[in-house]
Amino acid sequence: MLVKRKGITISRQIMDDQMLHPGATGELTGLLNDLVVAGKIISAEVNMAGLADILGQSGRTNIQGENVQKLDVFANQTIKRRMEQCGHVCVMTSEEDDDIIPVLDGYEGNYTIAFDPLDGSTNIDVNVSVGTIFSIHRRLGGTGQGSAADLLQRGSKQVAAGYIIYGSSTVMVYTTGHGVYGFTLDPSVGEFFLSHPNITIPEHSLYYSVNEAYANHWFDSTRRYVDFLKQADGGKGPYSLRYIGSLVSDFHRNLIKGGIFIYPETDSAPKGKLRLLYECNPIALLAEQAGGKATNGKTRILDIKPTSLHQRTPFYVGSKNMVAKAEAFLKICNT
Ligand code: FDP
Repeated sequence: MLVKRKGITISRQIMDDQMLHPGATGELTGLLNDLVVAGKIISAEVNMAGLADILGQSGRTNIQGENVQKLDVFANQTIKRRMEQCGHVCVMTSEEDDDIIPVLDGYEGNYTIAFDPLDGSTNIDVNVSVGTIFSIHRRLGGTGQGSAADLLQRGSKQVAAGYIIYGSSTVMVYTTGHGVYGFTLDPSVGEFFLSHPNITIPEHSLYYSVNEAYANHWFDSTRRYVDFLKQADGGKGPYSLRYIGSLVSDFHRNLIKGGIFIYPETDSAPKGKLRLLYECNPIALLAEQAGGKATNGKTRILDIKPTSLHQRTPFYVGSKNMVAKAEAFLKICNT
């Protein structure tokens, strides 16, 4: 395996990944490179948000009298435009669109992409980090336009997944199944450089992330696990709560520092809130590739067979030992 040094460009890394797959055609490389371009465009727009008065409702006009869009609409269009004509995708699904999204005729490729163009978007107008999440599968077979079936594959079949976080800096974190790498955008030259080689998530940590406002609506098992985190845990605890309310930001922090992120089922939302295809699956693959764990409490996230594009799932992800402990609580209390 090639030794990665901080400072290599993301396109170099993507090409190195391709070399790990003898016989690769370069299609995935092309797709990922187009995603990188989309990330740069969205990053520029997010950074200009306050200045350009782009916040607010679609259809508003900015100070130049131009029609402006909400950032999540902008991000969605940007990714769709890059992907529909990159020549490597046969069908897409987005958090923003009800149905599958076709690609341009004549540009159909061998991959599918599911994405959340701007996750955490309720935080945009308060300068909290938001992010683009993506999940890529190889199509089931055939040629031409893809179908929903091509998208409804298990997370374990992902060939690549990642996110781009727009924060104090813009960082792209991705995996093609050979570890997790983070690249930071240098806006002065418009290039992502390797800043986080071979990320591993600490097996244990003292952080947990969950929206405790819903505690009265959780199942007993979740409540008992979170209560446990507030106890001493044999001298390890009490744990500290860190919840931003933006999945990419919360997960990114836990990936680097360790911790568990929980978005559980509640009595009114028995499937939780987060979406399997373009939130939980890609984050779960990153977690596992970094040595962590992801479950819905009963089943490994990556083993769930999706049945619909926007299906939701409870989500427990992060440091291996912490997620295992959560699972143990859920099993005991659910029996
Ligand atoms: P948002 O609604 O702001 O887009 O899935 C969407 C998401 O944010 C996640 O990013 C975040 O973790 C979660 O919802 C926050 O939900 P709560 O406000 O219910 O805690």
